[in-house]
Amino acid sequence: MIQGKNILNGKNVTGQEKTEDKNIQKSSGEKCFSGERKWWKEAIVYQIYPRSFKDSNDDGIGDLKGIISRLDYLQELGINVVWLSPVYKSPNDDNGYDVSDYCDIMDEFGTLEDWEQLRDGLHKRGIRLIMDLVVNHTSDEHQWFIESRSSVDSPYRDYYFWRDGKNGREPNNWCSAFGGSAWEYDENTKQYYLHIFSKKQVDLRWDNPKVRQDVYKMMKWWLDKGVDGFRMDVINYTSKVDELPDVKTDEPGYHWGGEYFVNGPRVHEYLQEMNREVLSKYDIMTVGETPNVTLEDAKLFTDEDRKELNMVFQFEIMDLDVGPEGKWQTVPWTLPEFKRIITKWQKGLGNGWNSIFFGSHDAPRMVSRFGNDGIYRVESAKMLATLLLTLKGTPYIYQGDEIGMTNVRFPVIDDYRDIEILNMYREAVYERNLPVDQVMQAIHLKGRDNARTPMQWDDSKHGGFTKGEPWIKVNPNYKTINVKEAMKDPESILHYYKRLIKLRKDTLAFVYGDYDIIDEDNGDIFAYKRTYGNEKYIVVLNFSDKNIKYTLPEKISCSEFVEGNYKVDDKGTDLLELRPYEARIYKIL
Ligand code: TEU
Ligand code: CA
Repeated sequence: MIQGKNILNGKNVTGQEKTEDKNIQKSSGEKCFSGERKWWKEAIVYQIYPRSFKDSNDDGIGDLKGIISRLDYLQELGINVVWLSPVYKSPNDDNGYDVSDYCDIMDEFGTLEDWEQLRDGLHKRGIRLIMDLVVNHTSDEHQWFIESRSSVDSPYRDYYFWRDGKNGREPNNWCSAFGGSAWEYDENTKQYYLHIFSKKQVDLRWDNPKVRQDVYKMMKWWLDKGVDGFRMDVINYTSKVDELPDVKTDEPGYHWGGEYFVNGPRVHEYLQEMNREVLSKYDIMTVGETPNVTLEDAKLFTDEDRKELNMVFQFEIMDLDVGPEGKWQTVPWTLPEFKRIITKWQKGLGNGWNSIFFGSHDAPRMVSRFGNDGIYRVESAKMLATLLLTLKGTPYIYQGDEIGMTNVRFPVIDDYRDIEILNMYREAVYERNLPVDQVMQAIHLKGRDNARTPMQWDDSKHGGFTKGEPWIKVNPNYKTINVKEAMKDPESILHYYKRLIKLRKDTLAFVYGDYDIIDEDNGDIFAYKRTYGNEKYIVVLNFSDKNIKYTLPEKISCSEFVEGNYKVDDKGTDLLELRPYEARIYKIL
């Protein structure tokens, strides 16, 4: 924990300090903020996918020393928390989300000493570090699984789900998220083991208290090394219905068994136990990655009185363009649908807290998916950044989005690395005989490698990421889209992010203020208010490539233009002439 200077609000604060906001006079009906300020509510998080961030030893793979070489860049950006995707020992079947030793560093990424240097380098710059906790499953190369599979009598047998086959088939009809059955047969002990993800990612049986105690012990080991919290991988999948029943269906084949493990029967019991035994003993931040979570579930996970997690990642925006056949089927979305989801979560979490994100290592690049990565790449990337950094909740910036990195369109499957992409391609082309160009188009739109091409630092070979051969090719647009170019251009997306981050840090209304949508049914404009005591801001975003004349229902003639992605010269009038993807922030006087 960082004692003394609180990195988030510049005052000397230790722990949580009750803050009566002196600026807000009590008056009839005006909201007065008198809650506790929390550093994790005021955090601005930057996600690093270490394999693709910066390579220091030219083996073509990003590493901890590479990140250390870029700490000043992160400090100048202004972010105050780093979420580091997994760096633990791993065979990299799923790029580190398959952990073989939770208490050591992956060979390709460096050593524990390198990690300690990274931690100290971040803390010295007033940046907290949260680690990625991947405990729904371990690698099949983890010692626990090696023991477990060695014998049916192993003391670790019950750390995982082992079952006999049924009539020569798998124990049930569940499929893996990465294709095929969710069961793998083990010749040695003649039983199947469960893997919701790849067959090298073996699901832990959280019903076993020994599993939970070993996880809590490992968490404390990291927290005692100064980690400031955790992002918890698919943490809402950890409680399975122990009978592991078939999905009830007449359809043959494999079916996703999510109804038997998403937000499972004991998940809240487990998290309240984890909070009691571990989380509550430290000044830390926790965010659960909870695919398929509903608003009602999220209220249970994040209600402060329930003492589970601080916040969760919900995927309703990420799933907005997903068709009935799943993520590879892309369907059109409308801005009113997008706004209804945002508004539902902004208004509906009650005593909980939102995370805000539009990209990650699992998603297409946000400017390609929700903006325009062609002629309006810069304007739309800035517009999306304005949304990301003025909503109520903790914002998460994914590496490279701050310079408007885009999706990549590798011509052949051999250029791709992600197990999810490769398994889907094999199943689609070789088992279902789908046309290659149709499958490649789906990968171009939704493949996770869109976000995993190396960070583009400059216009030198491989974008300055490595002097070796990169583990995955750099997006060919690195010659014009890179940090060095962006640093030189005061109108770049990068400098706009810096200004917005500073504005958010200086304006508690964007952190704690009430959110109210304006003109929700408008098909092109996303406008909303943020109100914090007597401070009121209005954000207006043109989500279209059209010039739009727009009069806000709220009079803004008496307002101050605060920030935007175009030069504004129609100040003070209520009729706004918005240009393509224009974003404006007004302070109502
Ligand atoms: O993701 C969980 C998850 O649901 C995603 O894998 C999602 O199904 C997929 O990315 C949609 O395209 C977490 C990690 O973020 C992801 O990188 C891992 O692959 C997964 O868990 C297994 O650990
Ligand atoms: Ca390296």
